[in-house]
Amino acid sequence: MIRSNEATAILLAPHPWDPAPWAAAIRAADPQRRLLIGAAPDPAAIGYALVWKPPAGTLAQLPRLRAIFSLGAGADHLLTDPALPDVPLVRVVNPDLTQRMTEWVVLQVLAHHRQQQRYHRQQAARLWKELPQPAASEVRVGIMGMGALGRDSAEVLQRLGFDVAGWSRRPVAMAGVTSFHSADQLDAFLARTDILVSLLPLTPETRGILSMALFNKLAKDGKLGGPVLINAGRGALQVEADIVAAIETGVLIGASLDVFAPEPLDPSSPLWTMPNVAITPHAAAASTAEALIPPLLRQIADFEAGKPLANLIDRSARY
Ligand code: NDP
Ligand code: OXD
Repeated sequence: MIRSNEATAILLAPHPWDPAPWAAAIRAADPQRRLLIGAAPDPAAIGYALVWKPPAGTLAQLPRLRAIFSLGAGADHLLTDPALPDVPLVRVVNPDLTQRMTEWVVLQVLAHHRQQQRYHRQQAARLWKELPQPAASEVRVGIMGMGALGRDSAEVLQRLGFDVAGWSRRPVAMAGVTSFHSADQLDAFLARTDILVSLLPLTPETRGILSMALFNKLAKDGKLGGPVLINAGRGALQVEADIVAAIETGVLIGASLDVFAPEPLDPSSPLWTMPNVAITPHAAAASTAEALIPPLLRQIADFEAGKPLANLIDRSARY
């Protein structure tokens, strides 16, 4: 139950995104709520901060802040703020965002499975040549990170007929999906994986995990002729030079990368032009104000009515 002396205004700081659609969605969903945008003139009025990548230290200036809402699924970029206030930190778990990610993952898996880049090259050369076509059931997809996003991709890929496994910190039970968990089972998971999909959060444990040492442990006997890497988690999960070397030496036969460290990907990176490498500009699953704001404001209303906040970041696990 909200008490009269509690701060209830919203600070909107979706930097570097355009605040306009977010502000419009907030005003439409809760016209009575006071909304402050960017550098707030009245910090003590702010109870809730809706943010993407605010400059470090911004949130520490809000003395009556009650909760921080990341406008995306990840919150790694907020956790790096040494002055991040010790209030609940909420992230996005939303069917619209999940659906967008699943679309991107399925698109990339199918593009590698059906050799789409080779067909594009053949088309450019006016070459009429059918390529080998293994069944989906003969292709082993391994998803690292079986959270809200990984589980949905796993379900759809499994329905398409792929042989799907997942790897997470703790066991995840899903019909038709083989579950591996913890560092102990990572090698067994990799050894049965032809297409590796990374949907991990960035934490001290996962930073740099997508390295040559890991690629060398992927299955070498698969129907695609070699393993493929797909990463939409975070750029700092991957060692970029190792991906380039792995493609050059055939350790990987292809990759689809949506995230980089740093972003944007440097124009001089060899990844831009490597065969069977697809690059997208951190666009796998966009956060949209229309989809995210109404449930987020309902969460705030429930919180003010005394209900607990959902989708909290566990600060000790860092995701
Ligand atoms: P969740 O927190 O729901 O899931 C994270 C998963 O990763 C869980 O299964 C978790 O295991 C697993 N995990 C975490 N640490 C480890 C570890 N050390 N070893 C093994 N498994 C681990 O996150 P979401 O699914 O919602 O999102 C995942 C990430 O996707 C986000 O953090 C973000 O970085 C990225 N993302 C990228 C977008 C883009 O457009 N490119 C858009 C949205 C998100 P457990 O189940 O045991 O907890
Ligand atoms: C997110 C992202 O974490 O878009 O939601 O990267």
